[in-house]
Amino acid sequence: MDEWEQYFAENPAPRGYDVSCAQLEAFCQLHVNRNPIALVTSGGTTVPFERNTVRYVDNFSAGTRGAASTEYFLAHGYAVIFLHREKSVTPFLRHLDPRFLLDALQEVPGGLLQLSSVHSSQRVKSESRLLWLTFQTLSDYLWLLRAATQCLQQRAPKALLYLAAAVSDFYIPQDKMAEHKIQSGAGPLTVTLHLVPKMLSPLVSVWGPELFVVSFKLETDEKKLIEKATGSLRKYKHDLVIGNLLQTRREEVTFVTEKESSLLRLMEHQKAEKTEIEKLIVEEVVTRHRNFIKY
Ligand code: PAZ
Repeated sequence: MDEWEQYFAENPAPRGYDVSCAQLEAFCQLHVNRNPIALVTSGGTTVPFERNTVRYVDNFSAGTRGAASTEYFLAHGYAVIFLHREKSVTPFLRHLDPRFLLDALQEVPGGLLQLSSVHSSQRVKSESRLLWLTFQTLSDYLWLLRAATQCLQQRAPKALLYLAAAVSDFYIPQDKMAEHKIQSGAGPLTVTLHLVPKMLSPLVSVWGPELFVVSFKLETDEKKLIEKATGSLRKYKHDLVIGNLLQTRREEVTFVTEKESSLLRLMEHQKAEKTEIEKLIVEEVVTRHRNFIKY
């Protein structure tokens, strides 16, 4: 058994998994001959310490990139499966400032409150082209990622995968995980995190070999970024790696393919106009995906 198969054998599917699979199936069937389909992954995965989880390891990702990109894909006519971390940033709602939320609500018959039409029109129009799926832990994420990839491969094999989630490289295997809350009475805690099998490998070669796969590579050391992005592309043989640095990810990214590597950077006037880098990233990805669909 491969390491990744072992991982799925040892880590149970998330609650509601069958319902998510049915939703994926219905969504893909509905859109396959109508709209291009994109799977956007977004936000960070958690790694629990205990099975009855009180504590977990998390990462920095708020899900801004995935949520913003989803809006731009919808604007380009895509149907989007938005696989995101619970309570992370979400498309459209991210524009609402909680301090002014009450201004965006209007009363409707029955004493209920709903978003006023100004705020909801774009959302409502896009709603039928948007499927929301959530994860919390690394394991939830991997189960749903595999299900979505396999469903797209079967129903819409030219679909786009846009993997912007920040996925943990480390985890605690089920048989090493405490059942109940770890007690501090036992003294300082030493935890060994094990390596997660590299899932891009089966994703590209087994689950979705015909899909257009775009992954993101995050680094903090500028000197390592291109080398690591190129290494990932050579190893997994997918279509595009978008490299970004933690410190500058809102202003610039580098597109790395087998043939070239090109910098995409917001210009001064775009920054002044508050253009989001995701708008430029999605424009470029859509162009490449359209070319891919033609052949
Ligand atoms: O979620 P966010 O907008 O704060 O950050 C986006 C990002 C940096 C997580 C994303 O662009 C990315 O690089 N994802 C892949 C991370 C990785 O190398 O696993």
